[in-house]
Amino acid sequence: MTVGSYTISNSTFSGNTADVGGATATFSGSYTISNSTFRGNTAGFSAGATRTASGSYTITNSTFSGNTAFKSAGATGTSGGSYTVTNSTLSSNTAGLDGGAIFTVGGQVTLTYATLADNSAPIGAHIAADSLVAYGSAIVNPQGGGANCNLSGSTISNGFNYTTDDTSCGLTGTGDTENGPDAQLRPLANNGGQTQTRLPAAGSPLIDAINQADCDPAVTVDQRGVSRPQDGACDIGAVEVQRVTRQAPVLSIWGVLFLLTTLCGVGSVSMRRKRCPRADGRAGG
Ligand SMILES: [Ca+2]
Repeated sequence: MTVGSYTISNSTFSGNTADVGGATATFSGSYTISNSTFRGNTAGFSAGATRTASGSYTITNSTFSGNTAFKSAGATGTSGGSYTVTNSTLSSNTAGLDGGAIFTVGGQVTLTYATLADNSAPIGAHIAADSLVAYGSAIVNPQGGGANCNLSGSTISNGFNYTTDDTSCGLTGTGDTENGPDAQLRPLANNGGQTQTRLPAAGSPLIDAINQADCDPAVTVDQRGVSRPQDGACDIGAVEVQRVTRQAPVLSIWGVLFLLTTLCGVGSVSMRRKRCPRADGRAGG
């Protein structure tokens, strides 16, 4: 569809095709997208999922994955807009030339708890823009030959970002890690919530990387709606990992008898034998 300003929530756009803006396109105005999925859309020229103009664009609690543009903006972009991306995942989008996930000439990209992973382009594998503002975001595994970021302007880091492979995003604030080891993100999957996400595996450097005092007080849940922080510290990226709580095993009656018999066998010297049951369940003698 082609529209001016618009709001999309609780929606999925999958497998759409157009020359410009595989799923949606606006040539004036802005958009707000929340709790939505753009998956596998294709643009014959630019903007694999959503074509934008020079307005302000807000993406919250949403996932863009597997969208493709022949030239620019694998997921969203094209001309000078500013993007605010919060609690969202942009994964495995592809542009043939520049901006594997987001492309905006002269525009600014603001990331808060965003995960950009495995996007692909020869120039700016994840982002091609003027400037970048980032907090608590993962920009990892650039594909297609481009660096993570291709920025014509400056970067403002609000801290606690994580990149692999290079230092092209210019993130040098408190708690930032550039060119770090593998972030250990699992494949895109249903991990709860309305949209698919990429869960950091156990041992991922993204987990608990942000001290509780440095968590963003304005963002109290993750992309799925899980409370931040978990385990006393916030995680970098769109997902806050929940520790798995293990329940104590429940023994059957045969299990209890086996345990008592074993204990009695081992401890027969100190235990009075008549209190030990026999293996067949009858009272011991
Ligand atoms: Ca945590």
